[in-house]
Amino acid sequence: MSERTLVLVKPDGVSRGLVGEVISRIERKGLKLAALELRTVERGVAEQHYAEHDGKPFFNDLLDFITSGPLVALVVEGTRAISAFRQLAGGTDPVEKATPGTLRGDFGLEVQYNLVHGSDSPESAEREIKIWFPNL
Ligand code: DAT
Ligand code: MG
Repeated sequence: MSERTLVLVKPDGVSRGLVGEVISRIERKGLKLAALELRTVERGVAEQHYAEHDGKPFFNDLLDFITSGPLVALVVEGTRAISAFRQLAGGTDPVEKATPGTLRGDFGLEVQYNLVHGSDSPESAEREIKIWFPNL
């Protein structure tokens, strides 16, 4: 069954020139791009996006980082797109949890600068797509 997921190439991925790498891996996996936009977000959008982490010790740094420069937001579509992209991304910690061969495992070194975001469930995907692409 086809589904949609919200993907971000975070500001570290954009500044390091890894947008093409991320999109290339998405496409080679067989997933399709349904929307794509380069933008710098205001804190309010970032707060909504990361609402589940409100109150955690890293929350403020996370918002500072995600609003620090342009990012690329995408809607990615295909069979099991949510899990498929999480698999391409690798675990949250690029060293401890992401194996080589994944985006974070290949290009990341620190938890905060882990290059990409991908929705973690159908409910998150629906909620996040509404935040980033309300007209989709
Ligand atoms: P994921 O992005 O793999 O879904 P998450 O939803 O648990 O991970 O956390 C969101 C982001 O917050 C994560 O990509 C990086 C940051 N983060 C998570 N845990 C952290 C920690 N212990 N220290 C610093 N940043 C953290
Ligand atoms: Mg998450």
